[in-house]
Amino acid sequence: MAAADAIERFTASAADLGVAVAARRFPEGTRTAEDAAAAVGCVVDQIVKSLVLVVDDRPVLVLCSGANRVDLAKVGAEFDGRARMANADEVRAATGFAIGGAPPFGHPSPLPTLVDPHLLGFDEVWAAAGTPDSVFPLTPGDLVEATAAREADVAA
Ligand code: 5CA
Repeated sequence: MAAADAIERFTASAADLGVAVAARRFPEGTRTAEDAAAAVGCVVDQIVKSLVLVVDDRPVLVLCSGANRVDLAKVGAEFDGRARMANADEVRAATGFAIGGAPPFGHPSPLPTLVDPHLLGFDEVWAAAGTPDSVFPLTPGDLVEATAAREADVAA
């Protein structure tokens, strides 16, 4: 699928959730949080990493600040199970998008979601818009509302 199609697909799913997505594409890439922050010109803390983990056999989503790393044991404890990072196939199955471009919502079915409190202190944060070269800005409030995320300290 062409990159523009993935962005359009995400933008349409987000609109269904009431979120207007103004995706920006960067030829230099936004595959990692550091890349995305450099492209946007914000601090890495404001980049939303949309990380799929598998707890026992269930996919879950952790929205983690680019400044932090996720502690698998803490995520497991939040869901009363054992957590591991999803593999590439599991990320695509759970989100409909590829690693590096997986957006925080607009998935085939909503994932149980945790949000890193560090993201909530900013006026604006940036998340992937469906491809490894696109991001979009949103408020932390919209991020939490669209994902029904639960705040949890899951940083290592
Ligand atoms: N577009 C950027 C910033 S929004 C982005 O998506 N960053 S991310 O952190 O949310 O997504 C990349 C994450 O995918 C990495 O942190 C890592 O946890 C995971 N990842 C990267 N490569 C692999 C891989 N081969 N297998 C499993 N997970 C991977």
